[in-house]
Amino acid sequence: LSGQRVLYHCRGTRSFRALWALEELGLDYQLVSLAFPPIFRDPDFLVHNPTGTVPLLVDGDVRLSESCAICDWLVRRYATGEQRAMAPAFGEPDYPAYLDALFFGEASLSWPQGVALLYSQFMPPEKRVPHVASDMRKRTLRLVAEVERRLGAQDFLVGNRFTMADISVGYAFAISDSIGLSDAIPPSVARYVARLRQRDAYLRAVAREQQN
Ligand SMILES: N[C@@H](CCC(=O)N[C@@H](CS)C(=O)NCC(=O)O)C(=O)O
Repeated sequence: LSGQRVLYHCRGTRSFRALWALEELGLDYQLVSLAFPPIFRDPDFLVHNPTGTVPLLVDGDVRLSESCAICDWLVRRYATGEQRAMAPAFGEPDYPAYLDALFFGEASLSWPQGVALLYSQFMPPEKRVPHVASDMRKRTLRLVAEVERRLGAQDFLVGNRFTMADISVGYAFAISDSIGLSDAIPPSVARYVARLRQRDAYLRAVAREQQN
């Protein structure tokens, strides 16, 4: 069975969201770890995903390459019993907040951090642009304040229960750590991130990526 579900992954990247979601659902999968960035260091991967980006989930005939879409897909396709609460259904009162947070984690909260990382660390020194990195950090902090507002006194972002929106938003704080923002995260958000990182499935995902 696991041969039919393959996650192409790079350690320490957004594909961790997909890995974490697979573990939350207790699904079987084959993990293919690639050197980063695959486009230069694992070019055979381009046969599977011509953009060269991870994650790529090949799930039978289904092929998905957006980390947050993979999280939502896995719940809707495979969740049983209480696991279904991890993705509110269209028509449920929590659905709009869920959908918005699922997209927010990647489309708003992650990209400025990715740019900051690129222009402060990944680029060769002559291509680094400190003011871009600093602007992107400031932008990120406004978005983190929005996470604080949405959390309020809740343990999780949506409906006071764990959902895939928590994987979307929670993962983004791994990038915050890499760009030196950890100390600027408000206490309630820091507690939220710590709560997510204590989950069994999160810890299993960390262990699994370290094996490969
Ligand atoms: N929006 C996509 C972003 C995918 C993406 O850009 N992944 C990065 C890793 S964090 C990547 O593979 N970069 C390699 C490259 O751009 O060559 C997602 O959330 O999955």
